[in-house]
Amino acid sequence: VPRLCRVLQLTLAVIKPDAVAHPLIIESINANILENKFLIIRRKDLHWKKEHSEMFYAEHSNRFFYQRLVEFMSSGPMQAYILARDDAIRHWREMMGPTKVFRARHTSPDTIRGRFGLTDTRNTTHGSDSVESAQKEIPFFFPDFCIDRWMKEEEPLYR
Ligand code: RTP
Ligand code: MG
Repeated sequence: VPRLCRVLQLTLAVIKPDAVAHPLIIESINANILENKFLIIRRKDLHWKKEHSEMFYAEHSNRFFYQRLVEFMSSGPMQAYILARDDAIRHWREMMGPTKVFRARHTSPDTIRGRFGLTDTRNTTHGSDSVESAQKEIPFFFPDFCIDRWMKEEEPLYR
């Protein structure tokens, strides 16, 4: 029996300040999102205060890079997206490429981080790494977005 519909999964994608600062990079990432068959469900521009960064990255608070990470994430404007497609979490993580810029450049030069990443912190993008983290991260960025209501009734913004 042929499948009649694809099951959509939601993920949170964030374009970090280093990428937003560069018009050609942000344009290329946007094109990449649409080429990869994602539906853009919500999009928002934001500029974090340091407290937002600290809250979002609380699980990394004892890592050596925590201070520079939270300072960087509140250093300039960012863009956040709720993206949907089948296997959205895995596809967006694959498109981003490895976190570490050295690895990204050498093993995955065609990924977003491989092409545009500057350092392990200034590495262009963030993506939820599991269904559980997507369920926490989407409301953190989009407190008014109701996942259940969207699943039932809403149309995506762009196709
Ligand atoms: P996340 O935890 O945010 O989903 O990111 P991830 O799995 O891709 O990367 P992870 O290694 O868990 O790192 C968490 C965040 O810290 C930044 N980072 N900076 N040496 C450094 O300066 C350094 N190492 C990691 C990463 O860019 C990521 O945002
Ligand atoms: Mg991680």
